[in-house]
Order: sequence, then structure tokens, then C-alpha cells
Amino acid sequence: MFCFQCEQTAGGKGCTKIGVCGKKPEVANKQDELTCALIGLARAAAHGTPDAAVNELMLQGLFTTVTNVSFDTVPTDALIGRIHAEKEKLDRQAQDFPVAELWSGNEDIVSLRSTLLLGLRGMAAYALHASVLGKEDPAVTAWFYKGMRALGENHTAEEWLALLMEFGQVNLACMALLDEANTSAYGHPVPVKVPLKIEKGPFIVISGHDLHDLKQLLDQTAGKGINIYTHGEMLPAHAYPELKKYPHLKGNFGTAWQNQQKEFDQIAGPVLFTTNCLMPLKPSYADRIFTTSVVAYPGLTHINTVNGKKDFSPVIQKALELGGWQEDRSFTGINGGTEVTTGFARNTVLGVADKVIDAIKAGAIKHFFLVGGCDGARPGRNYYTDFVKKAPSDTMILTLACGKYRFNDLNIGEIGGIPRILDMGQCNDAYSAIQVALALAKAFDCGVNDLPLTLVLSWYEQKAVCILLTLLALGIKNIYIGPSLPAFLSGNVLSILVEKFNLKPITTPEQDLKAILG
Ligand code: SF4
Ligand code: SF3
Repeated sequence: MFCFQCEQTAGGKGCTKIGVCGKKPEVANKQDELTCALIGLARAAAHGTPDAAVNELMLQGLFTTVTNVSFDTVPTDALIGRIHAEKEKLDRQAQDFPVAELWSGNEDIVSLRSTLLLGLRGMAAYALHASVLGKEDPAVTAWFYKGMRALGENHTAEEWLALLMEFGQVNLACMALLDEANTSAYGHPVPVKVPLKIEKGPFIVISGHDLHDLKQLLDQTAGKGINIYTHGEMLPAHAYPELKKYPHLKGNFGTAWQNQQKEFDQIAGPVLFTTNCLMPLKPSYADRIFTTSVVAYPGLTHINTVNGKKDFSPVIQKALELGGWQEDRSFTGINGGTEVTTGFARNTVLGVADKVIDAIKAGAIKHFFLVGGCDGARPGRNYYTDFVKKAPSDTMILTLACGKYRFNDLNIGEIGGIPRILDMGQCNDAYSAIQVALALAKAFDCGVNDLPLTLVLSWYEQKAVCILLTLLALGIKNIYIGPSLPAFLSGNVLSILVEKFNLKPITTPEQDLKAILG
């Protein structure tokens, strides 16, 4: 096996024996085969018109290979079979890409090609979430084929860089599509305080990014005496009016994904994983984990879509069987807080834009930091907690994705009635952050790079890759990135990004704050 797609890759170079994430060699090899089959499908699509089912296969195939999504070869094998069947229908001549060549060749070319592939994997997740809500952008869909075909072609370094920038723009369109899908289905997020307590009685914890799965689960549990708690990236769901209206959507359980093996120990309710990040199971809770969509783990009950609907009865049954805890249980965030706030997506923040602009002009707000991205297990990730704690009291912290659990239970005060930590949502809500930045730049009649705004990002998996490419494609410079640099960026490719975009690896909170604030 070879895999170097995520931040925790072995030795900062690549997993070759088994994944640090727990992915076994046979799973990694099967996912390579799947990727090569998808390149074959993209080639075939150039000679025919892929229908909705083929488009969905493309998204599912790419999303399956995202870190902490699938630990099972069986559904991957089934996908490969379906991809080959569709490829035959589109063009019998089209060849899969040779698996042996997927990660080999000139170091810089492999780096650039891999960056595009990993970005496409991330974007597929967003496109799939939008598609289950009935939203599709033909230009985005078409680019999956273009990008996957490109992986099987020879390009110069300049051409690969141009493809990466084009991809970044397409991913912006994809995040806009998902924003439109989420807000048109569930309304615009509003600020909301979310308790970290589990009430007595049966409950279900739902993890991952898929709001449509949550909606179906809420409908199917209504009036059954079962409470629903979000976990990980599902937290921002509480802010959507059409989801928050359910009285049994009670609160949030646990923190970011890497703490699940500890937090799920002896949990008295089932946990449903709608997307990443699933970790290898521990015996103390293995009997109560359920998967759906592309998430897969051997031996677990998987909830399939039948006629466009999911039947969560097995999860509901498990919740009733386990019965929950006999008394309310209080939990805290990483810093001891008992509640967290979310819902500061673009509509809310732009709704108080006048106040924000006045506060900047009056000097009450000196700087904005976007401190967000994926979380992970590395000790160096305390940087982000310390950064937020040490940021001066006249600075605002925008945040998103699961990296926020490092500090979202902190109370660091308000500026002019606006909390200093503003949770904008999931990783894909980077779209909201971009909209806010563009609106501020317009109000001040300057470029985004001239705003008192610095992005301090944490990365882990491939959705972070597609977002970073979008930010670079928008010309955003001076982004701080950590806790370590991607193994898939070769020395030369990294030099180009540093030179062109002034991409900076994080150092210490003190040093970086000093450099930013001068
Ligand atoms: Fe290693 Fe990350 Fe790949 Fe897992 S996803 S095998 S940890 S590089
Ligand atoms: Fe987190 Fe896995 Fe990336 Fe959507 S849930 S941000 S790591």
C-alpha cells in the first residue's frame, strides 16, 4: 500500500504497511483500484453522456477514499463493479489507469497530480451532500470528469498548476452549491447556544456532515421519546431553523473526531456516522455504531438508501434497547465549558456588517483571524487553542470545521455585543467565510489581502485540500497552515506555493501573532 493523503501520514512521508488511521493495506490497495477505475470512467465519459447514476458513482467513488470514511473492501469492490459496467456502456475501449502508476513518476509531477486527485476527493463529498438535497451544478459535475481524465494524462508542471487553480474556482462553485442546498432546505443558520449535556432516557448521536440524514432521523424519531445529539461536524446543524425546530434535537455530544474512542466508551446510545471521521472501533462500543452513505466498516449495520429514503429503524431500535442513562449527564468541552455557540454563517454576520464595519473604523476591532479547519490527534494542535487564547481582546476569531473544538467552549468575551468567537459552521462553510471577506473588502474598497484578516488553518483530510486550493485560486495570500505541511507537496511544489502565495507553516502562537499584528 501507499497513502500520503492526510496530515497524520506515517513519518510525515507516507503509510506503507498500515495506515496510521487504521486503514489496512488491502483497503488502501482496493481504493487505488477504485481511483484508477474512476479515471477509466472519466475517459469513457468523453465518448458518451454520463447520466445521473454515473455522476453519483463518480462522487461516491471519490468520497469513499477520503480519510476515515471506509475501512471495508466489500462496498468498494461493489462500486468498482458498477463503475466498470457503466464504463462499458459509455465506451468499451476506455482503459482504467494502471494502479502501479498512480503514485509513481517524477516527484514534482506526482505531487501536483496527487494534489488535484485529493482535492477532487474532497470536492466529491460536498457535491454528494448537495446532490442528495437535489442540487447539482453541471459545470461542477463536468469538472469531475475533466479532472479525473487529467490525472491519466501527461502535463507540464505549469499545466498542472493551472489545473489546480481552475479546480480551486470550481470547488468554490461546489461549496456555493452546497450552501444553496443547505440554506434552501433548512433556512439560514441563526446563532444558537448548544448544551453539552445528555438528558436521561434513550438517545442517538449523529456524526458527520450530512444534514439530510439528520433531517430524516429527526422525522423518524419524532414523538418516540428518543433525543438526538450531534457530534463532530454535525454541530452546526443546530443553527438551521428547519432542523432546530425539532424539540428532541437536544444538544451536542463529545468533541472532535480524534477523541471518539475515549468519548464513546460505554456510551448508552447508538452513534450514526453519516461521513468521516470514523475511527477503528473499540470493543466497549463496537455494537452500537451504525454507518450510512459511503462510510463503511466491516461487521457494522449499514443504512442504505431505498427509493430515495433511509430507514433508520435499526438505529432507533438500538437506542430503545440501550435505553440511555438513568439520569442527566453533564459533559464539557476541551476547556471545561458546558455549552458552545454556533450559527454565525454568512447571513448572520453580513446582517450585522454595519456594526462590524463601524467597529473596525472606530478601532474596536483591530484584526480578524479565521482559525479553523480539521482537527487531529497531534500534540502540536494545541497551537490553535493557544493562538485563540493569546489573540488580543480587540481581535475577532472566525472559525469553522471540527478544528474549532479546540476552543469553541472558551468564553473570551464580546466586542460591541458580538461574541469574539464566531462559529461559521462546517468545513464547507468556508464559503461563508469567503463571502464575508469579499463583502468586507468591498465595503473598504480594497482587496481581500489588504483586509485586517489572517487565515490560520489546520488541515487533516482532503476537504481541507480542496478548500486550500480555492483560497489560493482566489489569490488569498499569507495563509498560515499547520500543524505540519502536506507530505504530498514536494519541495519544489511547496517552494512555488510559498513564492506565489506566501503560504506559511505555523510556528508558535506568540511568534505568529507578533508577525501578523506587527
Ligand atoms: Fe496514512 Fe492518512 Fe492514508 Fe490513513 S489516510 S493511510 S493515515 S496517509
Ligand atoms: Fe473534521 Fe474529519 Fe476535516 Fe469537515 S470531521 S473537517 S477532519
